[in-house]
This record gives sequence, C-alpha cells and structure tokens, in this order.
Amino acid sequence: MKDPNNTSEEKVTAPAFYFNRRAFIRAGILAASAVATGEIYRHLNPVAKGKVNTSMIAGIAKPEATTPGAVGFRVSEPRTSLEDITHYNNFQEFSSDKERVAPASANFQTQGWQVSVEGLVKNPRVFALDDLLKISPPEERIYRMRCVEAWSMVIPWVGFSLSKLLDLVQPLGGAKFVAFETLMDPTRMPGQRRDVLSWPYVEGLRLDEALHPLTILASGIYGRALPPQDGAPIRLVVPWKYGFKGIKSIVKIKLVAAQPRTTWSEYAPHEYGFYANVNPHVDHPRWSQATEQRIGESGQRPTLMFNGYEAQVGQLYAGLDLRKSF
Ligand SMILES: Nc1nc2c(c(=O)[nH]1)N[C@H]1C(S)=C(S)[C@@H](COP(=O)(O)O)O[C@H]1N2
Ligand SMILES: [Mo]
Repeated sequence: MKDPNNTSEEKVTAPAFYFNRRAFIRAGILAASAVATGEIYRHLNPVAKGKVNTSMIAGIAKPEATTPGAVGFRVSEPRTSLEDITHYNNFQEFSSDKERVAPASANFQTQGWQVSVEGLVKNPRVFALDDLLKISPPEERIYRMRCVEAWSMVIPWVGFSLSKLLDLVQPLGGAKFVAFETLMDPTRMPGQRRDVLSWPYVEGLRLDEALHPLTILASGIYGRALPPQDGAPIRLVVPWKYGFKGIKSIVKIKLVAAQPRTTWSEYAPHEYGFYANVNPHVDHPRWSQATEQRIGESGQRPTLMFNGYEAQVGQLYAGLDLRKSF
C-alpha cells in the first residue's frame, strides 16, 4: 500500500503569526460541495482575525528523527496556516459559528487547570496541568484533521502519546474504554448556557485506540501553547477519526468497563457513531464523505481511508463491520 505519511521537510511551509485573510480560502470554501450549513455563507462577511500570542513551548522533539519506524507522526502535506487553524473552529462551548469561536473564547482563563485521571486504574491521580505536561517531552506531530463536515486541515500539534499517561496510572484488567470530559462552567464557556448539546461535552475511545501511539494529548500548535479556540489547555487528537472525537479543554479522563456515552452519537445516533473512523466509503446520511475541502486550497481532495493512517491503525478494526460500527 502507498503510504501517504512519508515526511519530507521541504514541503512544509513556514508558520506566520499575523494575517490578512486570503480571498482564495473563502472562494475554496464557497466552492465546497454543500455539506453546507448556513455557516458557509458567513464567509461572505468575515470576522476580523486576531493574532496568536500564547507562550512558546521549549524543547519540542521531532519524532521520526529519533524513533525508527515512527511513520505517520508527521505528514508531508503542506500545513494549514496558523490563521486558519485558529479562526475556523468548532467549539460549541463558545459559539456555533466557526469564525466567532476565536473572539468568543479570547478571554478564557485556564490558570489552575487540573485533569483528573480516575476509574479503573491502579494509580488514580489529579494532575495539575504542569505535572501532566511533564509526563513526556513535547513532540511535534503533523497530522491531517478531517472534520465530519467534509473539510480538513493539516495541523502541527505539540503533544505526546496518551499511552504515556495511561502507562503511568496503570489501567486495571477490567478497563476496556477511556471516557473524556470537557470542563463544565457556563460562566467561562457561555455556549453552555444554550441547549445546543448536552453538557459537558464527552467523548470516548476503546482502550486499544487510546493506547495507539498516534493518539495524543495536545497542548500546542505551531510550537506555541494552544489558544483557547483550539482547546486550551489540553485536548485529545486522534488523527484517523473525525474531528469531533478530538475533545477540547479536558478536565477528566476515566477508565471504564463499558462503552461510554459520547456527545455527538447521543445528539444524532444515525449521523455520528462511537467509532467515527474517517471512511470515504461510508457516507453521512446527508452528504458524501468521499471527498473533502482542504482549508486554504481550492477544489476537492479525495478522503483517505482512516484519513491516510490505514497502515498504522487498520488492524485495530479487523473483524469489525465498518458500516455498522461507523
Ligand atoms: N469540547 C469540545 N470539543 C470539541 C468540539 C466542541 O464543540 N466542544 N468540536 C469538535 C469538532 S466537531 C472538531 S472538527 C474539532 C475542531 O478542532 P479545531 O477547532 O481545533 O480545528 O474539535 C472537536 N472538539
Ligand atoms: Mo467536526
């Protein structure tokens, strides 16, 4: 099989921290097949962009330089601009308008953040954020991100494999799934005052998915701490699954025996499954998943099985009917 994940450093573009919106991005989005929500039309009336000035993260390792066989950690496709990654967001706790998430979350305070790791583990523990981030050195992971709405990005995350945390707390034999929870605080997350979803946002993975080396806890993008709109201070990234699995602003990680509730599968069970593996052959009931709009490009790209990570994760689903377990 052709591996789309081979890294070639030269193709990767440099980050930029100040921007003017480029008209072609808008044109590209407007040209996208109408998976369309009314949000697309708001691109005609863009909101002013801010800059990202979160702190730089020191000592970021580039995995495949040191880890033999770490294929897939950094894809070779051009990275989406920092501007687009930080001004075209899904984060319902702040706004249902992708371009308003950044301004609506700009003052989100994360001082004193804690993450409770609990449930079926030998060593349950409440981590202060700094202690959590000390578990493993930060790594650059350049992953494709495919939203279930048929748009995609290439994002240079900073993070480390969730397995490092799980190894530390030691899952017990009965632990089969990992459940994640976002902060619940309507005073800090004003979207939680509206009933768009049932709060707090929750997500889950099978334990073997959670232990896969591609699954990361991300604390940064483009070498900087995550800005609020991307899930500060810590969020999940599972690159072979639709973006909604990547739960933001996590406060709880719980090892459990049974498949946990997940926000979107509860909201619309026929549209969003528990697995949510990127799959061009299984359409959303209201639109095709065969192609995607890469933000910043014009035209459509074919969507890749498991988002291009089939060589790395395909074996996790041997024997599973991907149409039923979608
Ligand atoms: N807590 C929380 N996490 C969330 C969401 C959300 O609304 N709330 N949206 C999800 C969806 S649908 C996507 S596509 C990604 C978007 O991540 P990004 O804005 O950093 O690109 O976050 C996911 N994580
Ligand atoms: Mo999404």
